[in-house]
Amino acid sequence: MTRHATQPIDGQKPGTSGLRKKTRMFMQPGYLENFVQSIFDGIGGAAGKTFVVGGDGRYFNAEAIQTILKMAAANGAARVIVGQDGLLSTPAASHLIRLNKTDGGIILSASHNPGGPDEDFGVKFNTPNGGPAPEGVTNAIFARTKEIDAYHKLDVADVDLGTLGETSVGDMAVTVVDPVADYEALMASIFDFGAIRAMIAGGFTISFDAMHAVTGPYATKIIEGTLGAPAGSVVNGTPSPDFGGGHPDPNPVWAKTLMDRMMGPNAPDFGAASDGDGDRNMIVGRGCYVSPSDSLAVLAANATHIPAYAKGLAGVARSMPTSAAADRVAEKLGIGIYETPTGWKFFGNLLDAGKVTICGEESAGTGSDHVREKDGLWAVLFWLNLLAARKASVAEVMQDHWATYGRNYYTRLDYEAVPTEAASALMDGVRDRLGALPGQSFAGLTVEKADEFSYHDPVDGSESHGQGLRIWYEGGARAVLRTSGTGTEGATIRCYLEAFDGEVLDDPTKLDAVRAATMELAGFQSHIGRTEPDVTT
Ligand code: VG1
Ligand code: CO
Repeated sequence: MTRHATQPIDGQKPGTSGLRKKTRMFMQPGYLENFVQSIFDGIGGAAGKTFVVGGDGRYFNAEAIQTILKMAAANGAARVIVGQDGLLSTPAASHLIRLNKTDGGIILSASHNPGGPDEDFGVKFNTPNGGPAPEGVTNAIFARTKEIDAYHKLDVADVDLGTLGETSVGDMAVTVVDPVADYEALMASIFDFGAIRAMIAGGFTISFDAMHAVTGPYATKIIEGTLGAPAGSVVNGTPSPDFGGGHPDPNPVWAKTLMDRMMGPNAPDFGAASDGDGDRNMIVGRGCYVSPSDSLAVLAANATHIPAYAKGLAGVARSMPTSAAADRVAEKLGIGIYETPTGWKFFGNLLDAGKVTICGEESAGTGSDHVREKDGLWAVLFWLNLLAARKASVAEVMQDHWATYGRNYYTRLDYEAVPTEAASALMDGVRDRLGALPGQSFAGLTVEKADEFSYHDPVDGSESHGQGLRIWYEGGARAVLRTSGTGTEGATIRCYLEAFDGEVLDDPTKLDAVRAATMELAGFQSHIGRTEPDVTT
């Protein structure tokens, strides 16, 4: 029997990037099955279709993939392409969806969230363009979770995902592919591997921290293999189900070992890290951390050094909370700049329509039209290619960039596991006063304007409201407040701060005033009992 009666389960609403919950919740009988069946139902059925399936290797990845394969087969899918051992980085999955012209894919990951039985798990559907499902599709999936009464699953033995090649589940074909091969070929078609190889052969040193996550095999094969970096250039390169007990989030806090090394006396020339599912990146030169917002601007400004972008960019897009550093580059280049809500799904239409070539977010995500996800290793290879082409260090590139465009000082403060009511009270308190704020002063800064960000998609005309509270202060500083859509415990408040300076390019106090003003304006102390964040990036 393949039909299993079930009942709707509350709370299966996809967030910024798919459905993310505690792993144990996903392991409850029917939880994963309900959501996967709702995906198939929400896209008009799976019969005769082809999908890509893979995940970041975290705890429950292997079991979840077996369930999805048996469900796809019972729903009549024709074929599933799956990464060997169930592994696929998010950008590699996006590429396989596009390369094989499939009907979409299911990616298993909670990205930068820790993994393990007591940590996080996630499931995301990507559409045939390779990108995360847009809100129209996720709304249809969510609607289905509220009325589902049955799911379909074959009662057969697990399929062997360790052996490359063709196999099957019931009548459905299963193709087990090398997770790295097609992705590497794509990277080789974008970048000047010869120039990077020559730079490395000339003594340029790299430390890539894969954080025990999915980019390990990719970075080892490409950086140590093809590009010839010595063994040991990739550290923490073997994926583990709990990411070595760590937090696979590539930022100065969670990648502290790498940061300390890069700021120390024997630092390599270049450091980088990636997250759980391989779509984020951190770039750090010897003694020089590159903020993700700046990285986006630098990639845009230097794109013509890269073979695939030698003819220039169609345009650049950034998420709203990302700094305006990229805007300055786009303005100088005379190309379009687009501001979207947080989450990669909003870039898809702009990329598909050819309006933009490069996109980025302040949360360490950058990517281009080569896939429809952000891509950590792509960003690393981009930096390596541009350093090879310019024969410059990371610090020299940054100094030159700020001297040309000025500097958008930037920081993000995260307040995690805040009781939901307290977080709502803080946000509502600001939202209710948006109209009254202009002209008022907080800690010595006067508000110039304030609003709540709504997005009008210029390609399909869809509207997305409630995408973050924005406050601009006199003098050009900006604060943004929003709550996270990827957390699994209470609420996470994100406070994004930015201030521009065209003259002084090294002022560590630049953001102090906007920070103090925003703490006071929003009442962090009175609502959540603290002004100190859990994580500062
Ligand atoms: C966060 C980031 C956002 C990113 C999203 C998914 O979302 O802020 O920029 O697109 O994670 O990234 P939120 O709603 O928690 O702020 V990943 O690497 O977790 O797929
Ligand atoms: Co990620």
